[in-house]
Amino acid sequence: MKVALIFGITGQDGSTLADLLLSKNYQVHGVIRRASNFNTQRIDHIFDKVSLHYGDLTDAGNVMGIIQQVKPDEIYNFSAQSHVKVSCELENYTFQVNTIGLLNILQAVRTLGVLKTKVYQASTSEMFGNSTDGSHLLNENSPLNPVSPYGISKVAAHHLANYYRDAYGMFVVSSILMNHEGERRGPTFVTQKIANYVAQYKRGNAKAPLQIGNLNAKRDWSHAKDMVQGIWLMMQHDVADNYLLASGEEHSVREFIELAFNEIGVQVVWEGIGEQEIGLNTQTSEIIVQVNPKYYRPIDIEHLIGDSSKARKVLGWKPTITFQELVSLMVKHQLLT
Ligand code: NAP
Ligand code: F7E
Repeated sequence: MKVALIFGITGQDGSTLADLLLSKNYQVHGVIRRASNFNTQRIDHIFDKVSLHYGDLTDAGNVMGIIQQVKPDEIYNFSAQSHVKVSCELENYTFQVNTIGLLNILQAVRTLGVLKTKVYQASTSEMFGNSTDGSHLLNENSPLNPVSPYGISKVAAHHLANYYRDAYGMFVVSSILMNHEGERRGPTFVTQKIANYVAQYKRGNAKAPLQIGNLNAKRDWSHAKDMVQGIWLMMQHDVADNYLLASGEEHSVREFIELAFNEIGVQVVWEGIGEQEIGLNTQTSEIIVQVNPKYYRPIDIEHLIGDSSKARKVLGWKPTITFQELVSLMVKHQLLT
């Protein structure tokens, strides 16, 4: 029985991977943070099947102690301050968790001499910044031009992963993940915010129009279940390497809103430009979407679209859930909750 240790098990990806590993008969350990209220909603259904350890990635001694105790075959690092806009306000903390946090894991594995333990790092398409105008696909070799503290912290972590692999021969895998979402997505990311609003609107509970930032930003959106399948495959490969996972399609925030409202039979028509732009319910002329500059970022990434041909060829990975299915799943889930 393989033993896995998941940092970030309470998050979207960590909890989704825990489900996958349990289905493959792993012994699963996870690290959770002490919080003033319950923070295990995403793993409540498997609470009795996983071993949980209190910890924090910024506490090097704690990280070392957990690794020493668990002796994992595979470590998955999903822990992060993962919100891009929040990283513009919490800069130092974002680096402590996203960069130094990974260093704490790598140093622990090296110091403990458990060099056969495989380490996975969740890198991100935010590392590319505005490297593409959408006319070409980003891949593992594309230039890294991050435009947020989050992206910069992840570039440093990505290089640390490369360094520990090259310098010490450790099995360290870094995946460059394009955006991925799903029923467990955090409520402040744009997709879940929209899905949640649409469900409230359908129930007649929406008190004001949906407040939204950059409507024209385009992202390469997949489902988290497809991503964790690719992540597991790269950790099973004989050679540690970096892989980019993507759907290969880009869609705008605007398209996401239109499709999400279509799920409840509402068509959106747009009027105005920039900060004055609004979305109207075509049937009732009611304003249902309103641009609010509060949600703009100092610098936003306008396009993200990836080429995952390396992962498709070497790992036999491919996404199974389309963009349209993703939107539908998320809205349906919000309608049930
Ligand atoms: P998420 O839902 O925000 O989960 C983040 C996890 O990290 C949570 O379990 C959180 O714990 C934990 N965490 C935060 N600070 C920590 C700390 N100081 N010590 C220990 N744990 C800490 O993120 P996600 O969407 O699942 O993403 C997983 C990883 O993939 C992240 O590293 C993210 O940066 C990266 N990534 C995500 C995407 C995406 O589109 N989802 C794309 C590219 C890369 P709490 O539950 O207690 O807050
Ligand atoms: O924004 C725009 C926003 O916050 C997507 C993280 O998982 O993926 C995620 O980061 C786009 C941006 O995700 C709102 O400006 C408009 O252009 O859902 P998001 P993100 O910033 O792409 C990457 C790959 C990660 O690695 C991160 O961990 O949507 N947008 N209006 C908005 N975004 C939010 N959050 N809220 C709005 O109201």
